[in-house]
Amino acid sequence: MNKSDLKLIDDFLPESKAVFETLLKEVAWEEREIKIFGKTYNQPRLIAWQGDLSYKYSGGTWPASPFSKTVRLLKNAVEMETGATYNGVLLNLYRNGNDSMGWHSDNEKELGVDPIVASLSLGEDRVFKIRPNSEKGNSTSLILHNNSLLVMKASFQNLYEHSIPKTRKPKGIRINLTFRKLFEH
Ligand SMILES: O=C(O)CCC(=O)C(=O)O
Repeated sequence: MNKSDLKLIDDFLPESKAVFETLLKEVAWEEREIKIFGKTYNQPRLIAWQGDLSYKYSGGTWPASPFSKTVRLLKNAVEMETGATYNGVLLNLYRNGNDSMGWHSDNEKELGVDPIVASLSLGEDRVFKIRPNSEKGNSTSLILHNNSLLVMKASFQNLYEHSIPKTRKPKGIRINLTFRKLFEH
Protein backbone atom coordinates (compact mmCIF):
# COMPACT_ATOMS: atom_id res chain seq x y z
CA MET A 1 0.00 0.00 0.00
CA ASN A 2 1.23 3.47 -0.77
CA LYS A 3 1.80 4.91 2.70
CA SER A 4 0.67 8.38 1.67
CA ASP A 5 -2.83 6.99 0.97
CA LEU A 6 -3.42 6.35 4.66
CA LYS A 7 -2.58 8.50 7.69
CA LEU A 8 -3.39 7.61 11.29
CA ILE A 9 -3.41 10.37 13.90
CA ASP A 10 -3.64 9.43 17.60
CA ASP A 11 -5.20 11.52 20.38
CA PHE A 12 -7.02 13.76 17.96
CA LEU A 13 -9.53 15.50 20.28
CA PRO A 14 -8.79 17.12 23.64
CA GLU A 15 -12.10 15.88 25.15
CA SER A 16 -12.88 12.57 23.47
CA LYS A 17 -14.77 11.03 26.42
CA ALA A 18 -17.24 13.93 26.65
CA VAL A 19 -17.73 13.90 22.87
CA PHE A 20 -18.42 10.15 22.94
CA GLU A 21 -21.07 10.56 25.67
CA THR A 22 -22.72 13.46 23.85
CA LEU A 23 -22.88 11.62 20.53
CA LEU A 24 -24.48 8.61 22.21
CA LYS A 25 -27.37 10.86 23.28
CA GLU A 26 -27.46 13.52 20.58
CA VAL A 27 -27.45 11.39 17.42
CA ALA A 28 -30.66 9.82 16.03
CA TRP A 29 -29.22 6.29 15.84
CA GLU A 30 -31.24 3.86 13.70
CA GLU A 31 -31.30 0.11 13.38
CA ARG A 32 -31.71 -0.46 9.65
CA GLU A 33 -32.53 -3.52 7.63
CA ILE A 34 -30.61 -4.88 4.68
CA LYS A 35 -31.77 -7.37 2.06
CA ILE A 36 -29.32 -10.10 1.11
CA PHE A 37 -30.41 -12.58 -1.57
CA GLY A 38 -34.08 -11.72 -0.88
CA LYS A 39 -33.82 -12.18 2.90
CA THR A 40 -34.10 -9.24 5.28
CA TYR A 41 -31.67 -8.82 8.18
CA ASN A 42 -30.97 -6.08 10.70
CA GLN A 43 -27.65 -4.45 9.93
CA PRO A 44 -25.16 -5.40 12.65
CA ARG A 45 -24.68 -1.88 14.07
CA LEU A 46 -26.65 1.36 14.51
CA ILE A 47 -26.31 4.01 11.81
CA ALA A 48 -27.05 7.69 11.22
CA TRP A 49 -26.38 10.18 8.44
CA GLN A 50 -25.93 13.93 8.72
CA GLY A 51 -25.24 15.91 5.59
CA ASP A 52 -26.26 18.65 3.19
CA LEU A 53 -27.20 16.09 0.53
CA SER A 54 -28.90 12.70 0.64
CA TYR A 55 -26.60 9.67 0.60
CA LYS A 56 -27.14 6.34 -1.09
CA TYR A 57 -24.82 3.37 -0.52
CA SER A 58 -25.14 -0.38 -0.11
CA GLY A 59 -26.52 0.12 3.42
CA GLY A 60 -29.51 2.16 2.22
CA THR A 61 -30.62 5.66 1.33
CA TRP A 62 -30.42 8.49 3.82
CA PRO A 63 -32.14 11.85 3.34
CA ALA A 64 -30.23 15.11 3.84
CA SER A 65 -30.24 15.93 7.54
CA PRO A 66 -28.67 18.85 9.47
CA PHE A 67 -25.40 18.46 11.35
CA SER A 68 -25.90 18.34 15.11
CA LYS A 69 -23.99 20.88 17.19
CA THR A 70 -21.27 18.44 18.25
CA VAL A 71 -20.86 16.86 14.82
CA ARG A 72 -20.48 20.32 13.24
CA LEU A 73 -17.68 21.13 15.71
CA LEU A 74 -16.01 17.80 14.91
CA LYS A 75 -16.35 18.45 11.19
CA ASN A 76 -14.58 21.82 11.63
CA ALA A 77 -11.75 20.17 13.59
CA VAL A 78 -11.33 17.42 10.97
CA GLU A 79 -11.38 19.99 8.16
CA MET A 80 -8.60 21.98 9.87
CA GLU A 81 -6.51 18.84 10.36
CA THR A 82 -6.94 17.42 6.87
CA GLY A 83 -7.12 20.63 4.81
CA ALA A 84 -10.27 19.37 3.07
CA THR A 85 -13.97 20.22 3.38
CA TYR A 86 -16.78 17.76 4.03
CA ASN A 87 -20.56 18.05 3.57
CA GLY A 88 -21.65 14.74 5.03
CA VAL A 89 -20.85 12.29 7.78
CA LEU A 90 -21.87 8.66 8.15
CA LEU A 91 -22.02 7.61 11.80
CA ASN A 92 -21.81 3.99 12.92
CA LEU A 93 -22.30 2.69 16.45
CA TYR A 94 -20.94 -0.78 17.25
CA ARG A 95 -22.78 -1.97 20.38
CA ASN A 96 -20.43 -4.89 21.13
CA GLY A 97 -18.08 -7.35 19.42
CA ASN A 98 -20.97 -8.87 17.53
CA ASP A 99 -21.50 -5.64 15.60
CA SER A 100 -19.44 -5.27 12.46
CA MET A 101 -19.06 -3.77 8.99
CA GLY A 102 -18.51 -6.02 5.98
CA TRP A 103 -15.84 -5.62 3.29
CA HIS A 104 -16.43 -2.60 1.08
CA SER A 105 -14.82 0.50 -0.42
CA ASP A 106 -16.19 4.01 -0.08
CA ASN A 107 -16.38 4.41 -3.83
CA GLU A 108 -19.91 5.64 -4.52
CA LYS A 109 -20.14 7.82 -7.61
CA GLU A 110 -21.14 10.92 -5.66
CA LEU A 111 -17.81 10.85 -3.75
CA GLY A 112 -15.94 11.57 -7.00
CA VAL A 113 -12.53 10.29 -8.10
CA ASP A 114 -9.91 9.53 -5.37
CA PRO A 115 -12.13 10.74 -2.51
CA ILE A 116 -10.76 11.79 0.85
CA VAL A 117 -12.60 10.11 3.74
CA ALA A 118 -11.64 11.00 7.33
CA SER A 119 -12.63 8.46 9.96
CA LEU A 120 -12.83 9.42 13.65
CA SER A 121 -13.10 6.59 16.19
CA LEU A 122 -14.38 7.02 19.73
CA GLY A 123 -14.84 4.49 22.51
CA GLU A 124 -13.77 0.86 22.30
CA ASP A 125 -10.78 -0.22 20.16
CA ARG A 126 -11.64 -2.31 17.11
CA VAL A 127 -9.62 -4.02 14.39
CA PHE A 128 -9.79 -2.35 10.95
CA LYS A 129 -8.92 -4.76 8.17
CA ILE A 130 -7.62 -3.80 4.74
CA ARG A 131 -7.20 -5.96 1.64
CA PRO A 132 -6.27 -5.20 -1.97
CA ASN A 133 -9.07 -5.61 -4.53
CA SER A 134 -6.66 -7.62 -6.62
CA GLU A 135 -5.66 -10.07 -3.85
CA LYS A 136 -8.55 -10.53 -1.48
CA GLY A 137 -6.85 -13.26 0.57
CA ASN A 138 -4.05 -10.92 1.57
CA SER A 139 -5.39 -8.70 4.35
CA THR A 140 -3.56 -6.52 6.86
CA SER A 141 -4.99 -4.80 9.90
CA LEU A 142 -4.73 -1.74 12.09
CA ILE A 143 -6.21 -1.14 15.52
CA LEU A 144 -8.43 1.92 15.57
CA HIS A 145 -8.10 3.23 19.11
CA ASN A 146 -10.31 5.68 20.94
CA ASN A 147 -9.73 9.20 19.62
CA SER A 148 -7.83 8.23 16.48
CA LEU A 149 -8.36 9.89 13.12
CA LEU A 150 -7.67 7.74 10.07
CA VAL A 151 -7.39 9.74 6.87
CA MET A 152 -7.97 7.67 3.72
CA LYS A 153 -6.98 9.45 0.54
CA ALA A 154 -5.80 9.30 -3.04
CA SER A 155 -6.47 5.90 -4.57
CA PHE A 156 -7.09 3.99 -1.31
CA GLN A 157 -10.81 3.49 -2.05
CA ASN A 158 -10.07 2.37 -5.62
CA LEU A 159 -7.40 -0.18 -4.75
CA TYR A 160 -8.46 -1.54 -1.35
CA GLU A 161 -11.46 -2.72 0.62
CA HIS A 162 -11.87 -2.36 4.38
CA SER A 163 -13.97 -3.93 7.12
CA ILE A 164 -14.56 -4.08 10.87
CA PRO A 165 -14.84 -7.80 11.67
CA LYS A 166 -16.87 -9.31 14.48
CA THR A 167 -14.84 -10.46 17.48
CA ARG A 168 -15.44 -12.85 20.37
CA LYS A 169 -13.42 -10.61 22.68
CA PRO A 170 -15.65 -8.62 25.05
CA LYS A 171 -16.07 -5.17 23.52
CA GLY A 172 -17.91 -2.07 24.66
CA ILE A 173 -19.48 0.60 22.50
CA ARG A 174 -17.53 2.19 19.66
CA ILE A 175 -18.67 5.16 17.59
CA ASN A 176 -17.12 5.89 14.21
CA LEU A 177 -17.72 8.97 12.08
CA THR A 178 -16.60 9.05 8.45
CA PHE A 179 -16.50 12.58 7.05
CA ARG A 180 -17.13 12.66 3.32
CA LYS A 181 -17.42 15.17 0.51
CA LEU A 182 -20.35 14.49 -1.80
CA PHE A 183 -20.84 16.11 -5.19
CA GLU A 184 -24.33 17.02 -6.48
CA HIS A 185 -26.18 13.99 -7.79
O1 LIG B 1 -16.13 1.85 11.69
C1 LIG B 1 -15.19 1.99 10.94
O2 LIG B 1 -14.05 2.27 11.31
C2 LIG B 1 -15.38 1.76 9.45
C3 LIG B 1 -16.43 2.65 8.89
C4 LIG B 1 -16.57 2.46 7.43
O3 LIG B 1 -15.99 1.59 6.85
C5 LIG B 1 -17.43 3.34 6.67
O4 LIG B 1 -18.13 4.19 7.26
O5 LIG B 1 -17.45 3.19 5.43
